[in-house]
Amino acid sequence: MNLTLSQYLHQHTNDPSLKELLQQLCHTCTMIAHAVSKGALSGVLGSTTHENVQGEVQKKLDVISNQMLLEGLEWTGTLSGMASEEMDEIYPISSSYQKGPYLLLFDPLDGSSNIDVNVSIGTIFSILKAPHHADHQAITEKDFLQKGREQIAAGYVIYGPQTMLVMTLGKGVVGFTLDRDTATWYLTVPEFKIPSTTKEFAINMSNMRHWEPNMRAYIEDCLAGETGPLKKNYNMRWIAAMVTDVHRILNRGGVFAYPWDAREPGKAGKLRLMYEANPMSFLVEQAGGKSITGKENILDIEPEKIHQRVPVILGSAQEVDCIQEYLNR
Ligand code: AFP
Repeated sequence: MNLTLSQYLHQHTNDPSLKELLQQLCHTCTMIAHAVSKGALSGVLGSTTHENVQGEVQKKLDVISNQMLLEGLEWTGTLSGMASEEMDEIYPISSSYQKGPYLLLFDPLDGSSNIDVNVSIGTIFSILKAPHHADHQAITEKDFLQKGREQIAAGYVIYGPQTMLVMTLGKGVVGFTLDRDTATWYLTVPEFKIPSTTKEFAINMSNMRHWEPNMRAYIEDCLAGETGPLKKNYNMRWIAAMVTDVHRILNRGGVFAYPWDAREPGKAGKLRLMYEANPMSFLVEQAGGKSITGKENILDIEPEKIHQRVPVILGSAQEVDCIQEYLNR
């Protein structure tokens, strides 16, 4: 019989706060999964009239999932604060609740342009230590600005044909499948290992004219196939939900790139460091892959802002090295 999430956590961490936090987080995600699956039947599809701090119009389910995570976790006594793609400011735990030793960052519903068209989406999370928890100091944005390498745990829940949790506690990557009948998570993938080579890339090709010439050169050489310099026939996938593209890469390899582009030169990239790039990079490295900006390893970036953006290139180790070589030219 497969291990349940509770049994797995019991065996792999002796920190009661971390266990409780992950269990409540996943419990909340079962409720998000339920809301997502109801779709038009519960009136949750479509957009709100608000924009988030990124200037993106929020979908109703973005707002609902964000609220579910705040309410599902603020009372647990495991957190000192939370931060989300959907909130301008950090969310310190109010004085009505006990504070705990961790900070949680999340993208409540990644890939929200997929919601209304019934394509897979997900919740991404990153867990950090709350630096001043023991001193009872008020939590500030600065406390969240820790390198990706400092993450205690990270992962995502993907709402697809199956609802799955993919997570790392810093020693490999495991996957659980939700049994919707009993609301129980069962360990179904004891170890994700990303193959080091690949013939598959994921990138939004419509942005090609905006990329740096060396990034364009790499993709042009992929398109040239077997007779080109890379001597391989490549396949392409782009789901427009990082969760789903990374899930495919964890399962069968590949590279995913949202590189720097010239449309808004002031913005380093589209993806957000703290609650997209860092947790995904932690998973990818723990599964044997690599994750870079083109200049440095993502997990080594010293963050400056909670909503900071970065270029992201991640996946099969040898192919990421190959892209890095192109970018160094
Ligand atoms: P949303 O959550 O705002 O839909 O953004 C999704 C995302 O951040 C990431 O999950 C995708 O890989 C990427 O954006 C898709 O971006 P394009 O729509 O520009 O292809």
